[in-house]
Amino acid sequence: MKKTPFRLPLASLGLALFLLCISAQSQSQSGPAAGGPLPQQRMALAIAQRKIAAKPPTVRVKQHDTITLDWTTDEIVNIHLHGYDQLLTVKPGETKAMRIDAAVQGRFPVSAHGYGTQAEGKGKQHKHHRETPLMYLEVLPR
Ligand SMILES: [Cu+2]
Repeated sequence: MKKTPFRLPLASLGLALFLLCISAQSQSQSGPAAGGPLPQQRMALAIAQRKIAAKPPTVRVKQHDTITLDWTTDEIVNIHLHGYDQLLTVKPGETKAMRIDAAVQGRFPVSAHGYGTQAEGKGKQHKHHRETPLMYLEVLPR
């Protein structure tokens, strides 16, 4: 059997990084005591074959929460959060973050505009409301 001297050090390095991430995360969440930080949320969303799921999911947050949606896709696309009017172009192989400060209550569709080459002409042919939304963002009263 061959010796694999690097396996153990690599594994422990991975563990160390993992623990570092955990502690960094819990630190950023504890925040200042006075008033306390507003809740932060993060969610990964993957578009495959032009949808997230067969039934568009609803992501619920409380008003004044901040939520970050981390988008990945198998096809270049413009993602549009209606109401908040945030637009993001995502390409395959990358993760793009959409940070939402949920100031306004309501139910907002997130739709995809212009898959493929159409996505390059950002916002130009912004046709709405015919396609099924990828998901909904619901901002509820606190
Ligand atoms: Cu739109």
